[in-house]
Amino acid sequence: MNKTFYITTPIYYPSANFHIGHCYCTIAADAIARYKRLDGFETYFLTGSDEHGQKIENKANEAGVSPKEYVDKIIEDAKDLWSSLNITYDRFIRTTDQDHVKTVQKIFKKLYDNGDIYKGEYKGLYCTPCESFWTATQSPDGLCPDCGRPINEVSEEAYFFKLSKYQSRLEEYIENHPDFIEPVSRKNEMINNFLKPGLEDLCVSRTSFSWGIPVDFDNNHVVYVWLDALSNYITALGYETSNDENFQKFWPADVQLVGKEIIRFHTIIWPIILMALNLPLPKKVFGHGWLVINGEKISKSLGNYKDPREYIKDYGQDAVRYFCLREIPFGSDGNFSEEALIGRINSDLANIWGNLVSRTIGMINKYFDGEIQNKKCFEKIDIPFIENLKKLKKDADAKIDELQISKLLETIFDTLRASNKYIDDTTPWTLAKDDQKRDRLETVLYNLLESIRITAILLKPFMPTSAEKVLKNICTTKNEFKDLFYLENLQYKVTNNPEPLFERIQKD
Ligand code: ME8
Repeated sequence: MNKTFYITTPIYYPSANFHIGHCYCTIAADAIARYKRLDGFETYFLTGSDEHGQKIENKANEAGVSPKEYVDKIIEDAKDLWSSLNITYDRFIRTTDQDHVKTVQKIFKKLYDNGDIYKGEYKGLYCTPCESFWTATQSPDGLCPDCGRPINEVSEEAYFFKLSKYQSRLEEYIENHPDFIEPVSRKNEMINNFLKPGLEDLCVSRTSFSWGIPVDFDNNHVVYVWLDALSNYITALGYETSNDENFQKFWPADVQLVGKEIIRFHTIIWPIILMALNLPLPKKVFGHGWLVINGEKISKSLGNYKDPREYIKDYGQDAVRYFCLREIPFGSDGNFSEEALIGRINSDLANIWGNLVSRTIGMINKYFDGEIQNKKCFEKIDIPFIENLKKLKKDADAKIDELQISKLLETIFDTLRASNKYIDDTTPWTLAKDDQKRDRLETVLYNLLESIRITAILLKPFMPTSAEKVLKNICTTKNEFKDLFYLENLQYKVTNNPEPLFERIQKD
């Protein structure tokens, strides 16, 4: 059987156009999916939109259109954004998709028939913008603990999901599966802040608004958004349909990426839904940090951001991808600023990567008319250089599995930096002056091309367009993950007029 890999992002609310925070998580998922795909895994990458709920209904009313018309426009924009970032999802699920709607109804009924969902009366505090219920203990000041806005007291007939029944099973599961919630700090937060105080049953239907999936056996009710939203990860694969091949193949998910503010939904409610459905739990839920601007989270409600396409237009798709992946250790918060973005482009992409490629190709053209092979005239300095190239793939595999994307890129850029240093140490321009040193000169340049080839293959998942450009410039057919080791006997013929990989950007 093929190795498989299933990765998901949250499905985002289309209450406004998606911003750079949404790009952040989606670029990370795309990079990991591409890595696994190139590494021979049969991969499924799911993203999408969470379209129901009162907030969207209100937004559509304000705009004077139907909720579906309202979200359709935003989804068109989102798909355009994902294509401008070269995102390779396998499915963009919308919670208004008919297959999702039908399966959510089946799931609701199944949970009801099994006695895990029951009808009751909901009295409590509700934050409309966040679509979250809170207890008086969680909100002693009457303000939403997440967004700080006032929350309202509501009371209505509602269905409830028996979270409490599964509490000890979930605690045991988390205890026995140390990789299930990451980073570890988030795991401790879940245990101490949510599980230890005890779980209250969760309201899973509403009667006070109508923009949702109808409970098909009780038409006054629509499914309350989190049950609807979380189910997307299995409905997208055809769970409970006659076409469930993907579900059989890909569930349980290998990695579910979510922002840290929704990790509690994904590590408490979601696993309990799965337990109640008698399904295996995802192997890992990873809570990543936030992009902040001037100390504040970039968010739709604050509106503190530009259209991400402006950054792409000004700096290029791969530079934006690289910045998001490299600048902030995945899991921590980090500042998003154009200044830092320009800094990364100049220091890493232009000075280190671009420079290495253009210097090396320039010298091969100058000294060997563009054509070289390995003359194997090695010296001591080559040993650590080649050893490092040999172990790069193994290092990268380990880091991708730990979701240490920034560290992985750091390792690759360390290799590129070391290659620039190798040029300075071996001084090919001096070797070129001595006819006796032709073989040594050719070997040095061969080693450099091997470094350029191997790093470019490894950079494909992160900066696909630029990596392909480099591989085209060095005209190699050994450009796949299976070719990721130092090859001894390639015949290289490089292009004689490479366009620069990245231009340095002048700050005004
Ligand atoms: O929560 N920095 O949707 P949402 C980094 N529909 N990531 C950010 C970010 C920021 N400033 N802002 C948003 C929802 N994100 C629900 C999810 S899942 C079944 C339902 C990313 O539109 C991050 O991944 O509020 C966060 O968790 C997600 O967008 C929230 O998107």
